[in-house]
Amino acid sequence: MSNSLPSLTPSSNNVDELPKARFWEAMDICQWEGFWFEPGLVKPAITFRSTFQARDDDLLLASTPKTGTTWLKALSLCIMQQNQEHDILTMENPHFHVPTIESTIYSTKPQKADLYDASAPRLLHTHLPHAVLPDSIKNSACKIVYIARNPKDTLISMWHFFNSIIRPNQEPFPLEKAVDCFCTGVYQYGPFFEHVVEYWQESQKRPEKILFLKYEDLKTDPKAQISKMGEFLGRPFGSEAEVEEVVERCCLERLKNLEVNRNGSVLSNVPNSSFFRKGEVGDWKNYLSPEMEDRINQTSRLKLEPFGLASFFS
Ligand code: PAP
Repeated sequence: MSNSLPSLTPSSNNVDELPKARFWEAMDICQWEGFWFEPGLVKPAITFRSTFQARDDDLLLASTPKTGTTWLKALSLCIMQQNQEHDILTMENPHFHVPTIESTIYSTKPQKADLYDASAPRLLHTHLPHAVLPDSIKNSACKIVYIARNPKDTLISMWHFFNSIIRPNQEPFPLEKAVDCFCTGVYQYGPFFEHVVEYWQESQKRPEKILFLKYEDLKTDPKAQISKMGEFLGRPFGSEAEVEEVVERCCLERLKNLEVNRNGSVLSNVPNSSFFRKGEVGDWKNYLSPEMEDRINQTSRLKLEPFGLASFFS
């Protein structure tokens, strides 16, 4: 079996010409560069790819949705701001402090950092796949931290999130069909597997450039993972107590109960509270039938085994 991803014919930059589909019978999506997006995200992604000038001290966080993005943003903020008395997480939701580049068009407030102003220090995030990142990111010394999560928990997290956002007054989208969409990759930001593989392969080639984290490892041993992040980002911790403070500040229960996260929204029609749910490893067991589990396991094996990643996510 080949252990490289198939190369794709480049997509048109004209959104009207892109292949279209319906996502969970609720919204239109289009396929750009092998991944599915709501049409409004494609132009910002194209602009980002063609105009963004990375600086060597930029830090880019990356993830496919529902794999721990909010947690990663909170942790990175704390690590980069070590030793500061005030707690930035009490002031705004992590998605305000660390904007998701292609989604900033839906921001409800002006962003602090101008993405295209090279003088601003930047901590940024993207859900975009590695292949479409600007060359200046790939070729500069700027670092990337990627977070991945077990596909079954990712799907269940996504099912809860998108049901509340895109189908607010409707029945939840049937889970069986959501499993189908997940496995075929035809959903907002899909496919999951190719996204993970792209960043994984890059992290293997350039470990000094890309740190590949797993949500489950962060849950099992947050101190070890957070120390690793500190080292990677050039902000090593001076003591275990400092690491523990970051663990505490960023824990789900605390963030969920902060005033800034219980109310308001950084992105229009997305309440800040919707980013915090259970945060449990294995929550999929409460939802997936044996047939659905089997379907995802088979797809995981097919997509991840050639890259030595299948057992990683079982
Ligand atoms: P996004 O990609 O839309 O930003 P993202 O933050 O990646 O979402 O995913 C949300 C998941 O992370 C939720 O998982 P669940 O649905 O299985 O519960 C959410 O609860 C979890 N999460 C958010 N913040 C934290 C945190 N501080 N610690 C652990 N898990 C968290």
